[in-house]
Amino acid sequence: QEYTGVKMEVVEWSPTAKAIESKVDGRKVFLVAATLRPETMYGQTNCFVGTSIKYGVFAINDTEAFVCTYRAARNMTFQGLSPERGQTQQLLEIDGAALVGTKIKAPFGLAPEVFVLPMDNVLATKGTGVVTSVPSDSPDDFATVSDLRKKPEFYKIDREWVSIDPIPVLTTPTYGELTAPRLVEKLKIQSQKDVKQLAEAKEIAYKEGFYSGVMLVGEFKGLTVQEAKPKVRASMIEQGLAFAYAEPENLVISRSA
Ligand code: ZZB
Repeated sequence: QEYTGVKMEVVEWSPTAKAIESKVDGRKVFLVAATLRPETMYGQTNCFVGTSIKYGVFAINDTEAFVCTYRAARNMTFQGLSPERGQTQQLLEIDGAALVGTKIKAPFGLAPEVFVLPMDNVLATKGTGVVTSVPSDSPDDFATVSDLRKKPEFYKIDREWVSIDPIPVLTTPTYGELTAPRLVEKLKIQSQKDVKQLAEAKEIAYKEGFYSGVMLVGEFKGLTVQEAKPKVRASMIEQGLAFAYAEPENLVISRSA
């Protein structure tokens, strides 16, 4: 699976993550989100972590450190993203819950600064364990942001962290400018817990966006999504805001014997 690793630079740590600041030797720290949809980065409204997932802060070189799962950091060491091949350099470990409320930059985002928020369905075993959120085009993100807005106290977040509305990025003939909210409504999805319908909505949103989407914003406005996708990705990488991150196929290891 070939992802784009999006570098979301920390602007201000949450009080619960503040201690990191003094332990990174002056490095810039980035939460790194793995995405398959670089063309939607204009519409980022926040970023998600899993509250019970353990993250590490990994030195990538003398000036930068990445926040992601150990698993992802180890994969990165085989892709030229560490001082030494196969060797992670973990500066410290932190719970996802402690990262919530951290303010970060959203590369290419029309909302340039966003907050880290909790999501139930973040998989520790996929990507970097950090997910950038685009509620206009990702049904999972829209459903989760809606949950958070309904019950900020329950999710232990500040209302202000979830105040950015979905931002139109591309348009499709069937669903218009806000594909994900339309699909969530159409499939009667109530919350992030409706995982089955969300999987179906994701499938539809991917296909519709990729085959029929036209960019509404950004450098490649007016191009089809198919044309824009690699161009947005290349532009982000060229500007040092992202990098290629590949993941080995999931191996199913038999536990017999
Ligand atoms: C931004 C984005 C915008 C995404 C969109 C999707 C969509 P997939 O499709 O299942 O292979 N993701 C990445 N890592 C994780 C994780 N650890 N746990 C849960 N979700 C994760 O997964 C790839 C997509 O799932 C990624 O692309 C990321 O969200 C999320 F408009 O990044 B995406 C219709 C989807 N639209």
